[in-house]
Amino acid sequence: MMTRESTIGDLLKNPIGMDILSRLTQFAGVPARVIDNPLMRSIKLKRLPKIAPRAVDEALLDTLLALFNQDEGTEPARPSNGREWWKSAVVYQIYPRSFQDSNGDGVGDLRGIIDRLDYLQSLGVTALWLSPVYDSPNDDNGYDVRDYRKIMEEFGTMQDMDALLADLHARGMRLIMDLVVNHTSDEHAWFRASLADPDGPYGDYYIWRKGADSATPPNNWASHFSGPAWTYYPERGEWALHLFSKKQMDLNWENPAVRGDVYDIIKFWRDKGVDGFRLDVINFISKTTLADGNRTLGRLMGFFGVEHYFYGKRLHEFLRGLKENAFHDAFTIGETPGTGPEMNRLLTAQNRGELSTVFCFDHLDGPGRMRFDLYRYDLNHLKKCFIEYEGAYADVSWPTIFVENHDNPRMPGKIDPRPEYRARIAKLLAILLLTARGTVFLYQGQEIGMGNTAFADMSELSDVESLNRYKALCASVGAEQAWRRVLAGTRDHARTPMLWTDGKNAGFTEGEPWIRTGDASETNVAAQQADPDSVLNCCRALIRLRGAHSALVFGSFTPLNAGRRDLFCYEREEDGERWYIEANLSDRAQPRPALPAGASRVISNDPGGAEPGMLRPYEAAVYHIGRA
Ligand code: ISL
Ligand code: CA
Repeated sequence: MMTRESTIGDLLKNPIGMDILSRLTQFAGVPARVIDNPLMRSIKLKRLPKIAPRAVDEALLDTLLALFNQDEGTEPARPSNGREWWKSAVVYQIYPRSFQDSNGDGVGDLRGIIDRLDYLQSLGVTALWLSPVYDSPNDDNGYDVRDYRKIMEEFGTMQDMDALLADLHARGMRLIMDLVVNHTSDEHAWFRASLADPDGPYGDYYIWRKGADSATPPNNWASHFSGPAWTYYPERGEWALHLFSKKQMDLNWENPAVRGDVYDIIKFWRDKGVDGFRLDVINFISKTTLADGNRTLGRLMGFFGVEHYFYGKRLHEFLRGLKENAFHDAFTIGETPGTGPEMNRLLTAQNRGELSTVFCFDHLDGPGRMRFDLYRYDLNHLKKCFIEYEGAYADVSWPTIFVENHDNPRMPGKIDPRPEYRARIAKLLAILLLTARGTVFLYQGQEIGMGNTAFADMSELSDVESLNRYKALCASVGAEQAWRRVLAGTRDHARTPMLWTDGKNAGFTEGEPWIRTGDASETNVAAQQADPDSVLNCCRALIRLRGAHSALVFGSFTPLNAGRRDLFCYEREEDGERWYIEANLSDRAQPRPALPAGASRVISNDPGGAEPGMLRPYEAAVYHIGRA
């Protein structure tokens, strides 16, 4: 039990305390040693408001203490070593809108995906995750669901969906659906009913509050897509909460009828044979209170209010309910922005019966950085995070291993914008991902090293987050800075059409693509198929290698020379089968550490033959260790 008399040292032993502290120090760019030293450890929490009045006030201390004590006495997270199918899966994420158009309307669709299954199978991926394909008005490209049992018309029909699922299963591949149940579209029938009839069966399906008047929202929470998290509805004379866009209304999970309806939706898709679910912002479903967010914390984390819903009080309970009543043994990946490793252990330890695994985003941006900052990503940060994920931690909390998705710019250009390094870095990342201990996720286009797009101006962007943020930034930093930052972080970089050929619209569509197409002369699937040294063929070889050697999936993970900057070396071992991986994380050549005896090079990103004794810029390779 944490109290005001507890010390910072106690805090460092408390799971949520550790996560929050490390989150805050990472956001603030403060090195861990500033906090984790004997002097700091002895400070009592009650003194914090006096020592740092601008950072910690009494109210924040109360909020934090409640959080620290929240999981007291619950089932501890224990290790497990099952070999469930999803642990060795290589999952390929499809953003259906941008993958393949089959009917010339400029929008990707399910038939398009079916047409590309041979390609995906030959790549070797074992499961697909589809970003949402449900009926939606597309305010947030499908993350605003209007009907969970209907396919978006632009994407096709339920028959197409059934055909896709059958075809995948016939190929021994699995399907993971995106499930967005923190919020629904404001066009969902539940919301229409909730708005129309506060006393009716749906009146309490969303988070409605009065507020002082029609100009003052009930609290200071901010939407993740800019502006306040509340919209006033004169029809009800009330405000409704939306942590994302104005058209993505937060469901009221406190209402058991909401939870029951979500179970039914999951059952509907389970009955169709879907194998797993990726749960959108699932850690946001429980709102502990609707009190104002702390301002200091809000400024550090980017959004006011997060401390009331990142780790909501009833989160574990709701997740157990979902598993017991609906998911059962289906694979579940929680998308949990803002949780840290300790919370993630509680969420994913098998004995606790909540989630199979979570997406942890700690490695995606550098310390003290966020997506809209202009900076070069330092691979040493990836190394630090991967070492944390893949060691003993993975015994309890099997990690997800990824560097790209539909919410982030492409990684190679963020690491080094020089085009001559793009393919090499893409292969380096593939080597680190596909020899890692965890479930691997590749995002469409990553396997050919697709880059970010030189969008000309705002008129070429489509994402609601970018449009809103640009407007907000214009007001604070002016149009020029606003554009530079939005261009650095826009999610549209990841949402341009898949580059299949160097022909018309990169082979994506016969019509007019819904968003600007990138430069297919730089990279495309057709050219890479034919090139033995391509990123594509490197990925294919790595996936095949991983599939054939369980040591690369389940084997122990031992970092070597871990203290040496710009170098990432490790060994994987299982039942005497050993693999060695080396990577130069920098653009400078450096001496190669001695190879283990008996090591033979199997796959590398530098087929030109490395100089003996030297690692070339961004050089990376996988070695099999045979008998010496
Ligand atoms: O993009 C982000 C960080 O890289 C986050 O702010 C992101 O919005 C958050 O991770 C939640 O993302 C998910 O829910 C959103 C949706 O827009 C995203 O596409 C989805 O991945 C709301 O449903
Ligand atoms: Ca289409």
